[in-house]
Amino acid sequence: ASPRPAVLVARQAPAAVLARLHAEFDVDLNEPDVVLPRPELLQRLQGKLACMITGSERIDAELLDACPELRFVSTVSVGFNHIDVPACTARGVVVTNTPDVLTESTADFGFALMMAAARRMSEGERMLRDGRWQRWSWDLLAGADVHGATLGILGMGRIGQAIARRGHHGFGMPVIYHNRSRLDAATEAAVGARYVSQDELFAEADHLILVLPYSPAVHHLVGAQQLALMKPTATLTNVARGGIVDENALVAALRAGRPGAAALDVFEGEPQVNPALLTLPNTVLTPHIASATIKTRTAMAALAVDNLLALVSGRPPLTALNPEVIERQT
Ligand code: 8YV
Repeated sequence: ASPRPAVLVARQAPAAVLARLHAEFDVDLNEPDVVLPRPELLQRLQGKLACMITGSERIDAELLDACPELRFVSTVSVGFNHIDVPACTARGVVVTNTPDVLTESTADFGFALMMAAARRMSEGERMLRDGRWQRWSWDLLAGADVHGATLGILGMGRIGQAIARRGHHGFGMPVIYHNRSRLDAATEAAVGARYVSQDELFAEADHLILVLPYSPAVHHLVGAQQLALMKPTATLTNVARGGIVDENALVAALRAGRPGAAALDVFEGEPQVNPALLTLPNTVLTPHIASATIKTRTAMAALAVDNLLALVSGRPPLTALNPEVIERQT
């Protein structure tokens, strides 16, 4: 019998989900909570047909050339900026991601972060925990309303639309958005969103949420110029990727009071966080957990496994980023 294909599972996933991988693959499972340093990642990938990774593992041409047996890359994330997909395609490596299953949880969290920034929840909690709460006063931590305010969304994909629906249907918010391409009229009506230019979006939004995919083309898209367009009462929320925002420009803008507050789940150098962000009172900061519910993380891992099981049995994967690789082979 031919030996079973080998897979490297770079980060832990629920045991019940991984059990289905064990049925088809020889599984090399990394220790819990260890991000493999690059040389070790390359070494552990030797002889592997497949790998299951997260945003912490970078797959580029150099790695692919050093691991010629690698054929399938399954990332437990919707974002794929850590993977050089064209390099994979050129070498016949199939790449899959985990869209859809995390849309609603990520939208919930983006909306919650935005509300926390608008209503100054983190500031209030820090004050209370530090013993600095002395008395009620009419303007104690008075913030900006969310209901009825204008919600701005940059990037109107699945998650952007889910956030728009929350604002439109749940909070009576006029919703404006900017995106590479405009939605069709029926979708715009369903999510209650109006298309505007990028400058109008920054100038008119009371609460602006970034949910666009990262690519070098959008590196530091949000810089001093855009931030200066924002209202002093506005909030900026990022649940996309840290590199979209010029963090130094954001720190300067927050110090100058425009926008009024920022809520960030993603950072340029995460897990390192710009120390200036930590000292500003008007920031809400969370450690890249927008998709982190037990149900969603389990569904993400299950989809990543399903993709690998499909690939190894010659069936089309559910969510391939470069399906042309498979079409070419059949
Ligand atoms: C992941 C994410 O937790 O899906 C994404 O793109 O950013 C998060 O849901 C992270 O990338 C780990 O893979």
